[in-house]
Amino acid sequence: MYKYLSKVNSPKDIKKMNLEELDLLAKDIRKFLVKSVSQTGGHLSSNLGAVELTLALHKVFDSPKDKIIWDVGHQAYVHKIITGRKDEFKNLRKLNGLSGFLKEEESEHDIFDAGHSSTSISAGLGMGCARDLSNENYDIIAVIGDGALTGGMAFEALNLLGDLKTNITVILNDNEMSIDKNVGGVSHYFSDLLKNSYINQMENRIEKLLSITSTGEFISNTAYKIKGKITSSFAPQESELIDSLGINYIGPVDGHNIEELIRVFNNSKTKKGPKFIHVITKKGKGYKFAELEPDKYHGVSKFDYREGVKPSSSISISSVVGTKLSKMADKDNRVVAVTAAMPSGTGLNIFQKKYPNRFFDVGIAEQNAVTFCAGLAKNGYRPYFAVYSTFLQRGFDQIIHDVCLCSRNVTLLIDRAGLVGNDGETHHGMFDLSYLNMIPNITVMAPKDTRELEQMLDLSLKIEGAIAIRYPRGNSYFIDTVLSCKDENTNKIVSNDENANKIISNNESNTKRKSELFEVGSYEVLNYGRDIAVLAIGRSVKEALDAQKILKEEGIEITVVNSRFLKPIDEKLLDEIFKTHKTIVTVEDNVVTGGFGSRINSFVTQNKYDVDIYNIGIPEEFIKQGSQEELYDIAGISANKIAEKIRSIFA
Ligand SMILES: Cc1ncc(C[n+]2csc(CCOP(=O)(O)OP(=O)(O)O)c2C)c(N)n1
Repeated sequence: MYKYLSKVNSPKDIKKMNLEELDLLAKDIRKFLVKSVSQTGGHLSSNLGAVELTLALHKVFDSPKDKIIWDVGHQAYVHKIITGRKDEFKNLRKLNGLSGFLKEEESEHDIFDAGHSSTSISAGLGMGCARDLSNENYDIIAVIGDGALTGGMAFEALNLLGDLKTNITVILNDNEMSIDKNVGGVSHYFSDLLKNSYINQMENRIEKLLSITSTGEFISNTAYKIKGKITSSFAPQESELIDSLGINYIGPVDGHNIEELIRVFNNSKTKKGPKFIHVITKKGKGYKFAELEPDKYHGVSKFDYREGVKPSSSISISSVVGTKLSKMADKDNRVVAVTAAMPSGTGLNIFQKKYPNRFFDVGIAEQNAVTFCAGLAKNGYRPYFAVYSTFLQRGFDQIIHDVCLCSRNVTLLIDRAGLVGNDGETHHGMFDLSYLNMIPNITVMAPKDTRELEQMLDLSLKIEGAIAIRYPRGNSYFIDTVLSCKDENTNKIVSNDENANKIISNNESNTKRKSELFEVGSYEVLNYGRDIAVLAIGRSVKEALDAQKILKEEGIEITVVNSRFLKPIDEKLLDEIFKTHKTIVTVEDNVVTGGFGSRINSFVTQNKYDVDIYNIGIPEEFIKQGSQEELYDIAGISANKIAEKIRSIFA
């Protein structure tokens, strides 16, 4: 079926192929990518755009002796295919399967683990300096996208590279797209450079023609050939920006012309010192649906490749956030929204459509985003920075130094908190509760369900100072089990459990939970049980309630508390819980070290409560890829695993 791809088991096989064979191999690879990713899900359009670039790199350079470093790693599927891993694509991103990013432990050709953006030039430069200190001789190539180049770290590395004059090659894979349309002055600079080229104007006209004439899901072979003949090369340009850093700019180069790429790479090999090769590619190349909507095909779930990705009927938690924030902005013109290159992922594209002037995409620059928000807040606005938990790690110091130190009104909307699933260890949001726990001047909340998330957003406008709201990846969900209820006469929370004879008093939030906003720092008892009290936070509340049902069947009665705030904690309610229960279990979808459980432990110790306390959370280790369900179970924070733990404590 794949005549040329079937001949490729290692980069050596590429070296034997002539140009015509490489072109045909590229076609085979595109078909393989589309079919395979449509069955497993994964990153598609970035890989379709990097086919010829990858083939040319492996044709010219000698991997793994020469080091090809891929930034982020989401576009390295072709690299994986030709480095002996094509048969493993059926298990791409699955538990124990092929990683969707680079993994040193997976192959000697994966030179530097990645997943987060903008690290390749720093890594390559460090390796280059080490190579020179050891008097070794090989090439180092860092391949970075124009999106990843918006990250400050990439510029810090370029700045140093020009100074050190180390012999490494930076390849800019420029498709003018991050996940969504790329932003920023540097991106405009490079597209202007390209627009100056006459050939590019021709290219655009041909592209338009092709999109009219091509039918079906794959763009026709003849169409490719015509285009290849006309746009055989770009006119070389100079780049003041790159040259002024002391780095030799080469380009622009047509990133879909293998012959041209090979020629340029061979030529650059002969030159010593830092080089920057500007390669122009098209995201989604060769698969019509992805060419038309490259953002939609950046990361996909399983789909029918003949029909393309169909709109999802489910509502994601992120989109609820985008919609709610837009509604808040209707009423309060201080509300502004900020993303670091993830408008669609975080749901902020909804806000962007409605309030383009109050929406800011800062590029893949999370630390910049945090301090940018601090500036907006300083001048009276209420910025909401929606960001994946794992990427917010980049802004740690800025949260302390620019936001919390001066108690600025910045709200961090921490999406994808907890275990995210198939993206694996670089992407889990499992540290935020721990690092936010230790920072002064910040209110940290985690809702039990989507309704409570909206309430927290409402509450955020009533709170002064820094705020963080963390919520998981997935679809909107609601918890509707009001298991304990309020006694109207005594104004006390009583159990619905006839066996229980204890009363938790005056937990006001329970009475208000349906309609009104709860107080800052107030917890909520969702069920009362005589045996053990479980304090759960965020998504773990749902797991704890499911565990409660499992255990009830076995005759073990547990209290479940929705601990909405990491801080401030509900000291009053906790006091009652600790006086009425001897055994306490905390549950969180964060690393067990330093997070919610740890805060409760300190409270117990400081106040000398006579309770036994057990912490359930993600163990202090990196959790690999798999489905979210599999990983919650592996990490010991699923309902079943919580029930198992409680059973053993009870025994
Ligand atoms: C620090 C960080 N923030 C956000 C992301 C999410 N992300 C993954 S790929 C990507 C876009 C990368 O664009 P580019 O480098 O141009 O590569 P392309 O997909 O266009 O080939 C983003 C924002 C990330 N991986 N790391």
